[in-house]
Amino acid sequence: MVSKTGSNQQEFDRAQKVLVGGVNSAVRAFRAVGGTPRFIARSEGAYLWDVEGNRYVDYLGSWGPMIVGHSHPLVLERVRDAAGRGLSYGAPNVMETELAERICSLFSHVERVRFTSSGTEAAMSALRLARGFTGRTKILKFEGCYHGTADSLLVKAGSGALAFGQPSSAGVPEDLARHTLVAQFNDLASVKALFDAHPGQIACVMIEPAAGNMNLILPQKGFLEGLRALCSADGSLLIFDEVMTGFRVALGGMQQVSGVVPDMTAFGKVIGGGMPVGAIGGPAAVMEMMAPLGPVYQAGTLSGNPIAMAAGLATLELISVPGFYDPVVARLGRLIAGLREAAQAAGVPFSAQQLGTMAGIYMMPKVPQSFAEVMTQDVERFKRFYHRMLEAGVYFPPSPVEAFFFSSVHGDAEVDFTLEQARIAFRDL
Ligand code: KE4
Repeated sequence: MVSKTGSNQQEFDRAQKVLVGGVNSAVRAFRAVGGTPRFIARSEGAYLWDVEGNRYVDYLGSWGPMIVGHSHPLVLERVRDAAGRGLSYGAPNVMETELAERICSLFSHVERVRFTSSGTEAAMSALRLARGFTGRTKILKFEGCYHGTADSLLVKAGSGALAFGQPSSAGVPEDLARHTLVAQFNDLASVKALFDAHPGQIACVMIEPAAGNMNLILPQKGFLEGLRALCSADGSLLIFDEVMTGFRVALGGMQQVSGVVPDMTAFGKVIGGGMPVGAIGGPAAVMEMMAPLGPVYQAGTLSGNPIAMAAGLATLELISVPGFYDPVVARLGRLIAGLREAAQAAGVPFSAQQLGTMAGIYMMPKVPQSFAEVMTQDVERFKRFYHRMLEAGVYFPPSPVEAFFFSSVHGDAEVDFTLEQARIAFRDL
């Protein structure tokens, strides 16, 4: 049982005495928006409740996983059922096979899967696999893209690393960081220049095919296709990090939306339904370089954990129902249009866009197309908007460089409430 709690501030003061920054993931500490993080007591449907009993319409969705909302009855039922058969075996169980079969059926290039316990592990393992498969050392990523916290990837990264002004983390040896080449999202010339400078040396290009960690930035027409061609020509592996976009932008992720097929994909978030899961997927020829079949080592005590598999399977079952996405996307579209109208009525320079069931809001007149552009938004105005909405009971991700997330249980009532509060929040912003 949770011990008796105090106010959010009291719990934050207490937490900071034993947890670094009072949190277990940096971006939760509200450093990008200021103020006191909300300590969540429970969640259900489209809502969170903090320890003071305040209710919020939740657009964080645990940073993406909660696409069918919190505490979905079917997900809880399957988790309870699995828990009754044991919490962890450290040995194969059939649900791992079932979830891997689902993923293989949805992603044409995926013939083999390896589950991990986080998106970080998935991206890190995909990177090691690419280096092991190609025998090459260099990797290429994009400024503002975030792939979790593996050393080689914490170079000009997005998400909290960007929000806190440390896109290239301390503690990553220069000897390692120099093998991470950095290009600009939507700038194919910056990618080609690096391939020209390092021919036959780049093991992989890792990208969020739609960026969600420098806020939502969509790939311009031809950009992903261009990456595909450059990688194929150079023998470099194209890795889509779909930890966030997978199952969010469509059931088949950005590869379904764009038609561009990568050589490997990193998954996470939605496939765990709120439980700790990541995964790598790719062709057998590449994946079978991984232990126990090949020389690239990879392992994890809780990888394929039965409770996590049960939550993931239940979530995928729910989102695979024909017609699941259309109403969710349409309702999110109404929210986006309403936010634009509210800002315009208040004369606030604002823009917003959606991609499937995820979206971005920007305190700038035009939707940004690049890292450089998104960094010109009015952060102080975002902070004011953020806290006005939070006080009004609407919980967006606590950062101007994060996408936000909708769910199948955000109904018209939640959209109407959010728009009502936004009309007030935009006034004299
Ligand atoms: P995790 O290790 O946090 O499960 O996944 C890392 C990761 C990898 N790739 C992409 C595209 C991601 O978005 C993420 C994690 N996303 C952040 C939110 N922008 C997680 C939130 C947090 O760090 O607490």
